[in-house]
Amino acid sequence: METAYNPKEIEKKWQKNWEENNFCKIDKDDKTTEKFYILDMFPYPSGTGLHMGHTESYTASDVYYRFKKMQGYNVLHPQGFDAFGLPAENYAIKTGVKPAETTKKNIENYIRQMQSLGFAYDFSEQAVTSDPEYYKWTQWIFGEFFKNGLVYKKTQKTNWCSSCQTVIANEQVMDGKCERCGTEIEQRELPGWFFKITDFAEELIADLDKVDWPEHTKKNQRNWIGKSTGTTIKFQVLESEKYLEVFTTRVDTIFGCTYCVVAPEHKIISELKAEIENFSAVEAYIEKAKNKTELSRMEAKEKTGVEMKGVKVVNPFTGENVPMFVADYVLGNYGTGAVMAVPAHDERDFEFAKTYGLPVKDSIAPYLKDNPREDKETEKREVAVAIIKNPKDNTYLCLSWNTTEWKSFPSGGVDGEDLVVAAKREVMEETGYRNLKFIRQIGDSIFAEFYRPHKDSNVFANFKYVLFELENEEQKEVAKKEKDQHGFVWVAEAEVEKFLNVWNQKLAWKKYHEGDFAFVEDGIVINSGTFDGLVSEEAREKMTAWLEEKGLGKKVVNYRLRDWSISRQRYWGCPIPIVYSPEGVAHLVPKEHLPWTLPEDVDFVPTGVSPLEKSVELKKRTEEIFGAGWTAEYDTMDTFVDSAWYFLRYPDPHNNEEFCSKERMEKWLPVDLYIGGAEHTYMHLLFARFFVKAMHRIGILNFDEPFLKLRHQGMVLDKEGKKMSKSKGNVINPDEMVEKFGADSVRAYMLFAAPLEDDVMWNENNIVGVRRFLEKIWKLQEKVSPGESSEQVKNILHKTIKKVGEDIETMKFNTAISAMMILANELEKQPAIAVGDYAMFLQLLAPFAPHIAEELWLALGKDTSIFSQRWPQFEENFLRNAQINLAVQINGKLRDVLVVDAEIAEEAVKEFALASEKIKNHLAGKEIKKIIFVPGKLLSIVI
Ligand code: ANZ
Repeated sequence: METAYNPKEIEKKWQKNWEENNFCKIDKDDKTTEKFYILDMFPYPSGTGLHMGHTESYTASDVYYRFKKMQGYNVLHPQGFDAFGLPAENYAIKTGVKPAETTKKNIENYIRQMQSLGFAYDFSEQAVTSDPEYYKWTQWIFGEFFKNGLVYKKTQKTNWCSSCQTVIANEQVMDGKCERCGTEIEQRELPGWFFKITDFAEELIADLDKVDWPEHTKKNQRNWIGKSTGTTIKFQVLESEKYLEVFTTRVDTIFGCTYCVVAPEHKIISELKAEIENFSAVEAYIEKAKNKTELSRMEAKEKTGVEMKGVKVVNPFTGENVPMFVADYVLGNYGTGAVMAVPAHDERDFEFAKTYGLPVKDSIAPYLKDNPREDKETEKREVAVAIIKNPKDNTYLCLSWNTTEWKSFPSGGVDGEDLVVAAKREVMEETGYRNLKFIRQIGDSIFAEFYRPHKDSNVFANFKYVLFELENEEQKEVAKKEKDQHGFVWVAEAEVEKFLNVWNQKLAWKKYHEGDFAFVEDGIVINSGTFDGLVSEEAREKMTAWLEEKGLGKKVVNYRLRDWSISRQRYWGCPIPIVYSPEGVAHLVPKEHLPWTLPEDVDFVPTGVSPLEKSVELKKRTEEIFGAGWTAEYDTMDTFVDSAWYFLRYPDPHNNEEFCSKERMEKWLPVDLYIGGAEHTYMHLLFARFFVKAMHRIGILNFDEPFLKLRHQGMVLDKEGKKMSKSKGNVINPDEMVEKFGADSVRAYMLFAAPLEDDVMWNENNIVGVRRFLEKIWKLQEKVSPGESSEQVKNILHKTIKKVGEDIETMKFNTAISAMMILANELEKQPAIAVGDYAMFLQLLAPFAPHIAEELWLALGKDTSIFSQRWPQFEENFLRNAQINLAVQINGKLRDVLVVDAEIAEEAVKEFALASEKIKNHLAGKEIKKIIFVPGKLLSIVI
């Protein structure tokens, strides 16, 4: 069957075959096989179809799924659709086509596309969030939250877009304008439903330690939740019984407090109305602040405010009377809505004080070199660092090591000096080591490399280097190569931050003294009476204890996280299962009336009221069931509610009695591996964790984290490295690529182009290379013959089996593919390939390029799918490197023969040779002029 490789033909054929043979049907109740649950982030079925980002992450999960299946696991690898959402509704407003119809059509298109890429999903087991059989359970969960006090209604200020006629989320406000239509956002007081996610703030932070997620995602989620431990302090209002309570994380700075500020919403303002001499000015200011969004208040460059004349508060530590301001840079709903202002050590206060001519008083000094306390602080940092700043672009080179003792922080800079020379000097001065191999400059950044005498020596083994701000592809390329060659470790950015702290402190202090900035770092307490000399941390403890003793303050924990507002004045979402009695009391729609369906007789054109309000059917239904005068809730839920639990449905999607049976839940959940974009860190991934925690607390779930392991894919960029977008016209359509190159080439290229978590630059010229690789494998079948392969072929084959298996497991798909490319090249050189070896190669290829693998497998005369085979096992005895005799010559004369690894590197050979007694004798006292290495043969030393 020596025809040419024709993906079009074979791909269709195998996709049909898989479908007909129920390739991805699994027995979800099977009790004998170990389970694995791999999950993709399900797509929103948009009109434009699958985009390349989906294509990449779904390919990755499909490869992993097929691999696990071949390893003998019972794998759940489901797919579904996040089908509610605004685009379908907007389309309906424009065209009148109902969202349900558009959505159905789009879903069909998505399924067609996914199948054309060979993604193995069982679409008879899908979850579609707009399907009443699905949202019945969204509503049921809402009900459970309602019964357990985890959902409540309140009226609060929200972002209102007058052109879209709806509330929008904080994330959808850009520079005070609606992200979609650019209309200036207003603040409107609207009633809405909220989930009590804040009840779980502490667990949401703490339990991140339990899951295997990318560190940066965990860090970002922690920051978003924003735990801060601080102190509340009561400042007595002068000549009054009243107290102003402030929240601060920096009580250690309190001797530098020169005024206090309250938010415009603070109730103390009206309580002190009689005492405030300029109340009308204060009131006018409050009125102006009303329309501003929280974000614009926080980010405003120029701080505004009004002094409340005639009232003062007393600093409990100093007894000083300080003025009181109302200013909108202080928010009403964070902490206590009031702050003690310390302009010397807080940037916002510093700016405000400059504008209003308020005094700036130092109470913290940095840990400086001559300060004995510095030792104490620096001991805590286990590592020593040299940081070299590139003054041209403010990038830093950070050299760190952890085998040397801490000496002192290198304060030398590169002012005016040659960067490379400076870097070299820094490292040498600080370490005392002279073995620095070289430091060189690449572009505007610098790069360091160290001589490592021997891989087991720990003197330099722990050196790490970092190149910051790699600016262009060329630099990244060089950096990668260096890393691959030398195995140096890149210091993670988080770690670097720690190193930079000390450096920053010095810069910050300098800037502070130049009068430009507040000094916001921790340091040593000064000008603070008996607290002088304490380091910030100790001072905070002691001062808080002092306040607690006097009943004037206490230690508190605050979170930035806000309760989740879920009401939307939109149509195409899940109805909130609430009805109101004629008195206006909210009641849950009982389970027997679920799903509480979305009415169809609505007007899509927005009029400022929720579309559901105009439905005659909904009104009738409500009155029929609950009685005359009862009304339904007209808002629908945020679509993030739908996606906060979809993964709980997949194990049992047709269950009409429960969202998932107990048995299936215990068997399948939680999810073992989740693959999807990092852009979901703050919303979906947080909301899903909240849902699981809330359901766990209520007793519905027996686990409290949804996704044990999470990995992100990078972005797919165009060939110039730009983000793909419709407006730029650089969007690549997966359909076209499949048509042109075949699904197997598209799949393999997506994963070969870069490590999964890195961005992929889509370059059609390069996909051709992957296509050729598949063609090469196709042609190799001509060489297949009975018999055994050579020892050399066996060696490389078994090494590849080991590598591909390990690489898929750790999701290093790109290196797995390159290992297979090397194997293919090796096989191409052989006159004949043993049939068993070729078959094993096909099995390795199968997860990546399943269609061609099935076809070639069939051509070998096999009569079952390649995926019914077990993943091949490598044999240890083929992994060992062959040994060779390597000649060592001095000035052309043979002086020694070394028995070494066939693939030994030059450095190692030199090391061995120079350590040999025979060679040492010949070299004694002589200078080596040159060393030439001929791999696999000889080392020639010239003296
Ligand atoms: C005095 C101070 C001195 C502060 C200093 C900082 C540095 P996080 O970490 O985000 O919790 N703050 C407190 N409540 C606020 C509110 N409602 N609106 C705006 N700012 C508020 O920040 C806590 C710090 O933010 C608090 O500590 C307070 O300023 C300010 F050298 O108090 B600090």
